[in-house]
Amino acid sequence: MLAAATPQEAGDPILVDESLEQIDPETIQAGDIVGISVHTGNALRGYAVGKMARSRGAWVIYGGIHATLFPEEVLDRGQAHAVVTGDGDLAWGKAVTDCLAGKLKRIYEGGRIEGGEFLAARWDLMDPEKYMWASVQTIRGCPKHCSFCSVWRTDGQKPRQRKFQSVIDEIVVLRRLGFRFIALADDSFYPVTFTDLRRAREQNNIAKLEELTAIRAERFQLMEELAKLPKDMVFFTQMTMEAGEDTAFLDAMKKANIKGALVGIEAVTPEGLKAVYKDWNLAGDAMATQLRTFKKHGVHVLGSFIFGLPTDRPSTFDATVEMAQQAGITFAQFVMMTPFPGTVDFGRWEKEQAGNPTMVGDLPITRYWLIPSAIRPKMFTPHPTMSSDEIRERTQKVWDRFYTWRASWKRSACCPNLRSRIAFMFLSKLYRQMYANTGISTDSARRKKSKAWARWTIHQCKKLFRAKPMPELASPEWEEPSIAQAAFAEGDGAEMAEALVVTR
Ligand code: B12
Ligand code: SF4
Repeated sequence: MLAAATPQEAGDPILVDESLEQIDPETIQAGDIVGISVHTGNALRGYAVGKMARSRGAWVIYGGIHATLFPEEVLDRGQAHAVVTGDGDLAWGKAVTDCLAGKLKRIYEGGRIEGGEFLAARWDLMDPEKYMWASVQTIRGCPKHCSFCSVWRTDGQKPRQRKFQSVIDEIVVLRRLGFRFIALADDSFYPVTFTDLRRAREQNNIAKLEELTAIRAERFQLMEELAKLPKDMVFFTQMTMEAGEDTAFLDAMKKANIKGALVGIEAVTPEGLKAVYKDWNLAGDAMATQLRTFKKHGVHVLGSFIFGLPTDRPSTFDATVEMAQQAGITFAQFVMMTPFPGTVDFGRWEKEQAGNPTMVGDLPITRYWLIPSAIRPKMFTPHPTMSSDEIRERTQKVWDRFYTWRASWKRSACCPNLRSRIAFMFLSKLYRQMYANTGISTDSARRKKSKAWARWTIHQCKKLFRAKPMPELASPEWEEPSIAQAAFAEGDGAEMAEALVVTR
């Protein structure tokens, strides 16, 4: 997306994805502009790259969620020349233009741009062979305020929905390149609930009601258009459990080939849900019924659970697996409570620590992302009744129990044929492998073996995920061309930023 926002006079950016391979310092020359994207988990590595780039004479500009939350830290520890906070779709272009003119400022506030201004990514600059699937964001922001999540603080609580034409055009470009699996990387694909509509009606807030109805209608429009794309395309997304109330929405998802959704279940008890400000989630039998509705309407659930909440007890772990099984969810992830900056939980913890902070070396534990990984504690906030090791061991057992060969084979019965069932088994094992070791102290031999296994499985899965490119696939004809379409028509994605300026 930032490549699409790069002004033409800077040329085509070179993209480096360090989750695949480390940057080669030799590729950086004096006078280059290096943009670095950091979230909390990779901030320390990002700072090392920034320092290296600066020492080679490059201009260093940071952005991303962590830079948004800690601009001063980035300037200091990452030796940044400049930092962009908030959305980079417009601000990055401004920073690059200023840099070329020798007028780079310290901080650029990107803020929260409107949905109609989101840019389509320059997929043409990426090597499609290196990825199993692509990701496209259709909406930013989330109206909820879960205590462990920073999205509502950084992206805001007002859903900012991208024009559906622009989303479809970007997906068409992806299918042309051979991507058939696409993650709709949204915070919540279901931004308007029945409760939201009812409240607006009860308050006689006509403007709000109209706004919500329009957002909802555009969701349906998007799904209608997704349904017209080649039939081999598969989408998955993220949404709240409330979508289980709305069978028309689930049916539209099925028709649109949105085959699965990550649903934040978090906790299975009312106390646990209250602890994370998510007591609008159903609990107990109602929760299981709500989740089963997804499957009944053709949408598979990847249930996400958190362990280590203050209300958790040893019995919570078994109760969680049982709920996951009872609710018929297809995949599950069990993550450990982590206080991410920008969240309510982090704020509370930072306040508690303020008087007498726990130190690791010369750093307070509340700046854990700056602690080198070799000495970084695996859990940061003490639990009232269980030790960190106990929580980690119990979490690991839950992963093991949910992903036994037998249980996975049973769940694979949702697949239409043997080939897909085998693919399902691979995926289950891969998912478990990739995520389950979070925070678990494994010896290096075991880690090496599991990485080799994961690599082999990814190689097998890639064959199933990718499709033959369809360079001839046409974009739908829109009455008004979308921003992405206007820019692609010019034949050069770099002009997309220009097109955007013209449109505005
Ligand atoms: C999709 C997603 C994933 C997908 C990613 C798939 C993919 N390959 O793209 C998956 C499922 C793999 C994933 C995994 C994880 N994720 Co995630 N993920 C998201 C999600 C929902 C959307 C990210 C996205 O695509 N955004 C769209 C892009 C365009 O937005 P953006 O990255 O913010 O970039 C904009 C600006 O920040 C800025 N910008 C960004 N970089 C730069 C750089 C420069 C130079 C400039 C100028 C501007 C700039 O401009 C961009 C355009 O406006 C976000 C929530 C969110 N709203 O951001 C969480 C989120 C980023 N994830 C989060 C977390 C915690 C994780 C995991 C650690 C979870 C886990 N326990 O394993 C892992 C880490 C994976 C890893 N190794 O990095 C947290 C991060 C919190 C934090 N403070 O760091 C978030 C914010 C969710 C949350 N609830 O709090 N994630
Ligand atoms: S966890 Fe999900 S529902 Fe809760 S605030 Fe974050 S994005 Fe919204």
